[in-house]
Amino acid sequence: MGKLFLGLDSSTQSLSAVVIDLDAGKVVYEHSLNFDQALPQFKTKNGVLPNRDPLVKHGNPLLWAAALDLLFAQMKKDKVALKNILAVSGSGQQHGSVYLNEQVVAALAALDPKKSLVENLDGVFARKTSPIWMDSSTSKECEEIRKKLGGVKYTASRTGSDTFERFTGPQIRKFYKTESKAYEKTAHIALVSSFMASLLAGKIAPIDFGDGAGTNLMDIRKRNWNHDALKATAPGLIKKLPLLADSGKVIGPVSAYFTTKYGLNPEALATVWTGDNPASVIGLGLVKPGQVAISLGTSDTFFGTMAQGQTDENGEGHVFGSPTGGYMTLICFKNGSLAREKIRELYKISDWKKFGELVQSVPPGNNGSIMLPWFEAEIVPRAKQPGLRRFNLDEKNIAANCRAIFEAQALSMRLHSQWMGVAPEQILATGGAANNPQLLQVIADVMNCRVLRIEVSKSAALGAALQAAHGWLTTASKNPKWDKLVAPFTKPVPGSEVKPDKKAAHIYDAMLDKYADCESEALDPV
Ligand code: XUL
Repeated sequence: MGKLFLGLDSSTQSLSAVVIDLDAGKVVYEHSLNFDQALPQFKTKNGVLPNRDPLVKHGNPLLWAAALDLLFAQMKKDKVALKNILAVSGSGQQHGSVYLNEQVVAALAALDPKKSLVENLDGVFARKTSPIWMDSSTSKECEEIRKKLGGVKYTASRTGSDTFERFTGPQIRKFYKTESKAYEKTAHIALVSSFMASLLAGKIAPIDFGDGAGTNLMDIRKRNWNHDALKATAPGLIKKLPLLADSGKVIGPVSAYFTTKYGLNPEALATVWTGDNPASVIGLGLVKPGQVAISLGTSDTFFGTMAQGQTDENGEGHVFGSPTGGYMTLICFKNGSLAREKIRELYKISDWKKFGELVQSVPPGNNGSIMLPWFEAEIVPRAKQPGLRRFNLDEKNIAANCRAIFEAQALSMRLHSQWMGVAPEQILATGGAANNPQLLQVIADVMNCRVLRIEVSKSAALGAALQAAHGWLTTASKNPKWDKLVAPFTKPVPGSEVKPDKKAAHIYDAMLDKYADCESEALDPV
C-alpha cells in the first residue's frame, strides 16, 4: 500500500469521500452520502431547508456535522485503511456561511468521542441555519455594498467579483440588518469549507484564498481581508473572521475525536479546505496558467487558470484563488443543457444522434443565422429578460436552429472569457453533454483549439485528496510539483480528442463581432 490521502467534499446535496493511493496513482475508495436520504430527520429537500420565501435557501450546519460522523462510520465499516491516511483535506459548496458563538472554541478543543458531533456542538451556534449559494434574497445588500465600494468595476477588481446575492458578504450584511442581536453574539463566521475543516482539526480553521474570494470581502490580489469591503458589509466584522491561508496548508493533527472513534491515524494532518470549484480545478488537472475546462451540464461552466488575477470589469465572471497558488476563473452560463434540451423538445427531435446529424447538415457559420437561447434569465451575459431570440434565423428551419444553439453557446463562451486574456491550448470537457461529438466540434472550431473529454466522477473530492497530498508533502519538505501530482489521476479519455477545423475557425473569428452585436441589441434594444 502506498501513501493514502483522504479528500472530502461537502456539497449542497451530499458529502463525498475519495481516498487516493498516491504511489499507485489511483483512487482506492469513493463514497457519497445523500443528505435527504441518510439524514431525513433534518427535513431537507435536495439538501435545502424549506422556506416560504422562494428566494431564501438555507442549509443546516448540524446536518453537515452529522454527515461527517456517518461518513467516517461508513468508511470504518467499509474497512478503509483509516489508520494509514496521512492527511485529510476537503472542499465545500462555496459562499455558504456558519455563525458560531464564543463557546465554539472550547467545544471544538474537547470533542467527546462518546457523543456524536451534533451533541458536541450543542449550544455553539449564533444562528441555527446557514444561507447557502442558492440563496438570492440579498439584492438590496448587493446594491448597498457595490455602491459603497464605488460600482461594479471597482468591486470586481478589488474582490474578484461584483457583488452577487449568494456571496457571503451580502449575506452577512442581511443577517446584521435583520438579526442584529444574533449578529452581535456571533464570535466566529465560518464558510462551509472552514466549518468542516474546524471539526476535523478541533479548532477554528482558516479560510483559503479560493473560498475567501467567494465572499466579496477579500482583496483578490493582496489576499487579505479588505478593509473597505468589511466596512461596507457590517460593523466589527474583522474580529469575527478567521485568518486567510493557502488551501492544503497544515492546520495541525486531526482531532482525537476521529482517531479514537473511527481509528483515523493519530498522526494524520488536518489541512485547510477550499471551495468545491477551486478543488475541482485540481481534480480536473488544471494546474498551469492557460489550462481550461468546461463542464457541460444543466448550466455550462467555464473554468480557467491564470497567473495574474485579471478581473472582469463587466462583473459577470468570478476570480478565485486557485489552490495551486495562482488564480482561477469561473464563468457560469445558466442556459446549458437546459437550453439544448428545450430546442430538442421544441423541434421534437428523437435523440442527440439525430440532433447531431442536423447540426452537421448546415455549414459552420450557419449562413449568417444567430440565436440567443436564453430560455432562463441568463447569468452571462446578465440578461434579466428570459426568451429565445433569433437573428436572420428562420424559425421553421430545424437544422439551422440546431446548429444555432451550439454556435451561440460556443461563441458566448469565447466572447465572455476574453477578459481573462488567456488563449487556451486545449479544453477539457466534462459533464453529460461532453458525450456529444458535434457540440465538441463546434466548441473546438469556435475556440480554435483542441477539445478532449475527461471523466472524473467526483472532481471536487479528488481535488481535495490531491490537496491533502500536496499539503503533506510540503510539510515533509518534499517540494511537490502540482503537474506531476495530478497527472495520473486526470488523464483525458483516450481517443477523445477533437481538433479544430482551420477553415471553420476562420469563419467563427469573423462571426464573433456579429454575435456580440446581437447580444448588445438584445440586452439594450434601441
Ligand atoms: C459558485 C457557486 C456554486 C457552488 C456549488 O460560485 O455558487 O458552484 O460552489 O456548490
